[in-house]
Amino acid sequence: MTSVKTIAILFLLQGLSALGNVDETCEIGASKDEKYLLYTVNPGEGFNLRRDVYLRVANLVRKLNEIDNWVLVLPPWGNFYHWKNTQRGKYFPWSSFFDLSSLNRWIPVMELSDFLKVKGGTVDAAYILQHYAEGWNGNWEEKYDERPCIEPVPFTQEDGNNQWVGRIWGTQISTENFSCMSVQGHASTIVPLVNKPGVRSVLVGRAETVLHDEFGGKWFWSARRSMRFANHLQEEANRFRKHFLDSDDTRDLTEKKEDWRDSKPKQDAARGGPYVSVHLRRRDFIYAKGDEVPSLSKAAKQIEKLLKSYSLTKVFVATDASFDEIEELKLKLKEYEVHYYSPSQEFFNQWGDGGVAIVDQIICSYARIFIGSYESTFSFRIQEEREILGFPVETTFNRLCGKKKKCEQPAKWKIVY
Ligand SMILES: Nc1nc2c(ncn2[C@@H]2O[C@H](COP(=O)(O)OP(=O)(O)O)[C@@H](O)[C@H]2O)c(=O)[nH]1
Ligand SMILES: [Mg+2]
Repeated sequence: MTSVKTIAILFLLQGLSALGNVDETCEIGASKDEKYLLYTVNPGEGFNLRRDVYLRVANLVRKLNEIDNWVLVLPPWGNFYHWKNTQRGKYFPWSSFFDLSSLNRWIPVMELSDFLKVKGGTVDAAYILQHYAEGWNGNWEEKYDERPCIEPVPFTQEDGNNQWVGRIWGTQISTENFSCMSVQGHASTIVPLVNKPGVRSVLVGRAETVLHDEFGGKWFWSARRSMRFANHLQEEANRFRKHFLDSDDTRDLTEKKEDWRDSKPKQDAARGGPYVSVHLRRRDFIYAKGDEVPSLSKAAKQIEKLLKSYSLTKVFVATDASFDEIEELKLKLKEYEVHYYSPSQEFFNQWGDGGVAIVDQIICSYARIFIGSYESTFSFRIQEEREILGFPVETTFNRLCGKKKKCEQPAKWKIVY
């Protein structure tokens, strides 16, 4: 009896492995047995918080891939409140700003346009995440539940039709399975929501609702390190550094390995170019952050102090200030060389406000000393970049002080490998 059973099992196993082989040969050149995760972020959020949400979702995909074969579909960038000079309705693929092969070394990713080509605009399920209407009542537990939608959602259902249709990224996305999900927890809290039998493509809306699995930990930094900028932007920034700021990777001790996974500079080894870099956030911050934002005179004084203490004469200013404000600041620093990046028409037509913002961020990242703006995610992304390059923390985690007497400096989020 036992031997019959054993033989049966052996046959079964052989059958399975034969099937496995058939599967493998089928896979060559054809579409793999992949599942797709799409996500959106609150349309009111800026470029740099969205970059942070990518890290949360990337690590959700890392977790999903412990169970199955998930690919993250990258939502194109566009329609931002701050991108005043970029045509509304124009969307940029990720390759405009980031290096896709670097991203792919952490998790499998693909552009939305490629997903649409293969799969069309239909997903098996779409969920819009939201918090619990009643709050968390001091009782923190990780959970999610289907609930009535709290805010207007981008999906509508036509009468007599079980299809939900949404317009996202200027594209029509439809699904038969739509709901709002109240969630409290981390990215991996929603693994069971996404990874359901028979569901091969899922859109998770308002992904900023979930927290990082481990903010500032190893996975966080791996995902962050995989977010290398696109070569054309890195090169544009390098040309500017060389031409105006006497800065290049050899002299600055900021050389990186081709593959970010091999690139682990010694802490404090980066020297940086001979200039002070400043991220001076203006516009909506003047109202939103009040006394934490300095006047131009006060900003100029703080910049001058850094120039003196580092014995430097050049300053690079990244800012969303108006032209008049930049001129005013230059006047206040007239004993120094003040530089800011102004793109050619050709560059701007191709890469828009997003491209300019990243070139600004890269140039700030390579300075001997950086000072940013209070609680600006734009400044935070520069700080992370400097951690990746291996700068001493005291040259990175600095902020401009406003009118307030107490001026707390930014938390030092050191890189972890
Ligand atoms: N080019 C450039 N754009 C900036 C600068 N500061 C702010 N911006 C623009 O304003 C937006 C600010 O929004 P966000 O990314 O959310 O950063 P935050 O609001 O400072 O936390 C950026 O995405 C840019 O479009 C800057 O120094 N240079
Ligand atoms: Mg913002």
